[in-house]
Amino acid sequence: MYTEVDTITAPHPDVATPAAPAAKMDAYWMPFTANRQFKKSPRMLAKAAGMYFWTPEGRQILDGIAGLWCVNAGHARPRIVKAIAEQAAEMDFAPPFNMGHPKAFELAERLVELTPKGLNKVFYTNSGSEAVETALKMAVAYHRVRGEGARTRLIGRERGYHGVNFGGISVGGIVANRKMFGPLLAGVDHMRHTHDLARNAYSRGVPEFGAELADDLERLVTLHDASTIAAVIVEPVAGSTGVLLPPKGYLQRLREICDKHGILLIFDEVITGFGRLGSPFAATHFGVTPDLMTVAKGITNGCVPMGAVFAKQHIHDAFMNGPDHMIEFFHGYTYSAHPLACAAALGTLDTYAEEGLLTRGAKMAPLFETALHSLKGLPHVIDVRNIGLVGGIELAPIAGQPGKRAFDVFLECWERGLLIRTTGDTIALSPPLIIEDAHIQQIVGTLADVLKKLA
Ligand code: PXG
Ligand code: PLP
Repeated sequence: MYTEVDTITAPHPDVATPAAPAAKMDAYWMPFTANRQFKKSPRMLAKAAGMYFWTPEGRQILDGIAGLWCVNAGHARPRIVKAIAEQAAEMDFAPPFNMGHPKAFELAERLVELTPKGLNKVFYTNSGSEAVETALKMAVAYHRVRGEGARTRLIGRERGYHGVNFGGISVGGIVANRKMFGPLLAGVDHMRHTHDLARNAYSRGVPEFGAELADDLERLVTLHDASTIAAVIVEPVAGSTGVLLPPKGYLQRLREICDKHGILLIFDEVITGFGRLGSPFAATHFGVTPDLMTVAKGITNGCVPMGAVFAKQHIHDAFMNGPDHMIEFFHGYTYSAHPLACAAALGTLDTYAEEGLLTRGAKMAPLFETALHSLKGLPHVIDVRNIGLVGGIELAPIAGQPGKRAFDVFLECWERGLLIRTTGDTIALSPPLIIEDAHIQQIVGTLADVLKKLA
C-alpha cells in the first residue's frame, strides 16, 4: 500500500511499534542467511576502511574474511574509489553487444599480462556464478564447433562450490545447494573430494596424501567414455566448503588425465584468483595451467560486481569461423564489461601492482601459518589447514547439531569485534592481503579466547 508517511523517520500508520526492526526489515529477503534469526538480532555494517568495518553504532570490526573473500586490497582504497566515481560521471553505461568502450579493452590487456601463459582471452561476466555458467557453455560449444558435438558431459567434484546458477549447482557438490532444485543439468558426474582428516590433519600447506584421488577422472572416463566428456571443473583450493587443499601432485595428475583424453580443464579461481594464495592465481602457484579459468571477487576488489572467464587462444579461435558478420558465441550479459566495473578493476590492478599485493600473501603466509597452528590443542579443534592467506580451523561438531559449534564461535567473535566466516563446523579465514602481524595476532587471539570460553 502506498503511503506518504516516511517510514524511516516517522511512525508508520500500519505498525504498532513504529521503530520495530522487524517491520523495517520485512521486505528484504536475504541471501544465504537465516532470515528469521538475523532479523531478531541483526548484525549491521555501515562503514569500511582498510582492515576494518564499523557498525552503525560505531563499533569497529576487524575484517578476517576480506568481506566475502573479495576485498583483497582492503576497504575504501583511494584509487579504486576515485576510478569508480570518475567513471560514473563520464559514462555510466555502454551497451556491450556490438559496441565497445576503451576501458574494457585496456582491462583485458592488463589482465592477460597477469594470467598464466596461454590464457590470453577474456570474457566478462558480473559474478562468479555467471563466470562458471559461461565457462561451462564455452566448453560444450567449443567441442561442438570442432565437430565433437557428443562431448557434452561435465564433471565436477564433491564439496565443490561453483556458484548458485543451474550449471554451477549441477557440477557443484554441496547437497543443501542442490537438493531443492530438481534434476539439475543432465549428464553431470562427480569425482570424490580430497578432504582426508585421518591422513592429513594439521598439514601446513598442501597435504601429503591423496593425489591418487585424481584417478577418479580415469574411472569416469572408463564409465562414460572420453568422447562424451567436455570438461572437468574444480576449485584448485575449495573455499566455501571449508578450505580444502589439493594433495601434493593432485592438480598435475588431473591436468595429465585431461590432456590424455582431450577433456578441457577448468579452474574455478573465484576465490583463489588475485593473490589469495600468495601468487596471482592458483594456476601460477601450482604451475598447472587450465584451459579455462573463472574469476570474480578480487578482480574489482569487491567494489563493483564483475567476473570473467579466461580462455586459451585455441579455444577462442575455434569459434572464429563462419561469415565475418555473424556472432560467434551466442552468450553475454547486459552488464558484461560494465564501465564502472572496468574502471574499478583497473583501479584495483593499479593498487595491487603499487603495493605488490598479488604476492604479498607469500610474504605473510609463514606468520599466518604459525599463528593459526597455535590453535592446535584448544577445545574441539580437530584440524588447522592453511595456504597463502587462507586458513581453515575445523571443529568437532556438537552431536546432532552440525554447524552450531562454529556458528556460536562466529557470533561470539562478532561480539568481540572480529568478522570470520563459518561453513559447517569449519572456520574460514581469508583476510585482506594488506594484513599486518598485529591483525593476525588479534584474529588468532580472539579465536583462542572464544574457543576457550565456549568449551
Ligand atoms: N565459484 C567459486 C569457487 C566461489 O567461491 C562462486 C563461484 C560464485 O561467485 P558469486 O560471485 O556468484 O557469488 C564462488 C563464490 C562462502 C562464500 O561462504 C563463498 C562464495 C560466495 C559466497 C559465500 O564461503 N564464493
Ligand atoms: N530477462 C529479460 C526479460 C531480459 O530482457 C534480459 C536481458 O535483456 C534478461 C532477463 C537477462 O538480463 P542480463 O543480461 O542482465 O543477465
